[in-house]
Amino acid sequence: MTETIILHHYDKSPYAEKIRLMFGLTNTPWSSLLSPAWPPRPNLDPLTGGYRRIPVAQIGADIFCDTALIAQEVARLSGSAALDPTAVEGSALELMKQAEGQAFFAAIGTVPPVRLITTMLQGFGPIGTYRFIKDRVSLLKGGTSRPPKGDKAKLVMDSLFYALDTRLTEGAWVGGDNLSVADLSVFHPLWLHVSCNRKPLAASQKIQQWYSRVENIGHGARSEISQEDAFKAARESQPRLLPVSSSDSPVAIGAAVQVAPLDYGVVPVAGTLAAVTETRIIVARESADFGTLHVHFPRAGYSIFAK
Ligand SMILES: N[C@@H](CCC(=O)N[C@@H](CS)C(=O)NCC(=O)O)C(=O)O
Repeated sequence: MTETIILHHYDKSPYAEKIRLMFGLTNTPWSSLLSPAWPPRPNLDPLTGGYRRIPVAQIGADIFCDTALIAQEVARLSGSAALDPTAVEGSALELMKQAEGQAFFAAIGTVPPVRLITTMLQGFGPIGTYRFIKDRVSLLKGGTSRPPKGDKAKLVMDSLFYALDTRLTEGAWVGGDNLSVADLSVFHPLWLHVSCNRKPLAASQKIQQWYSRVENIGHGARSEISQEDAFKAARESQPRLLPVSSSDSPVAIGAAVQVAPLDYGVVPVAGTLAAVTETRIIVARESADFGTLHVHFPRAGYSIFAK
């Protein structure tokens, strides 16, 4: 493998944990560049143009936003088709959507408030906790996500546990006999819950055993990289060849556009529309520091507007 993948992340990020486990599972060597847990992110904002979520992956001058796309890149680099989310179907796909939709927020909503605050104070200190909460309240503004709270959050988690237990009755893994991206997508909200609650998962034995198997995959060969080296990789590389665009692009290729998530963290990235495929949007950004960068977004869950 000649391409080096850099993961911009922070250790407590559950979506990043999903990707770190992919590296461990596939023995893919990876470079880690730690980001702050809330913006501004000086190591990252100049590369993405302001995408405000974590994690982001970088291969040279190509920048990948959202784990749906990062997983595809890891699947490609490692030759592990089971890590490509577009390969998941049926009940495994349903469970994956459930886990990364309402259950992601319910995983936090079901932690007793005092416990949650204590976890944040331990991790960030008093001023950091204040900043973190303020940031996360603003994260939801303008988006479609409505996190469940109280009894509703508990119902969401119970329903996830029920569906997961059912899947694990039919096979060792969410998708059947083999581990796939579906396991990691269901795992990371539960990992978030466990990290915030600081107690073992209260779930059936089958779920607990599955949880331990996934947790024990580990992160593989991680090496830390400096911001300077990540920027150098962007500056000294050319973006890779663009895919052929599909005919149903909502905006003409070459137009000035803004791309933003629909659900939360609705901060637009501006650039020139370089390509649109069935599953991907690629925006070209020019800057004096890096030359041309291509920023990739999934098509599902993101909007493109002509500027
Ligand atoms: N759909 C996105 C969701 C990513 C996400 O929600 N990440 C969380 C951290 S795990 C986040 O960005 N929170 C706000 C922040 O870190 O600024 C993905 O799959 O990458």
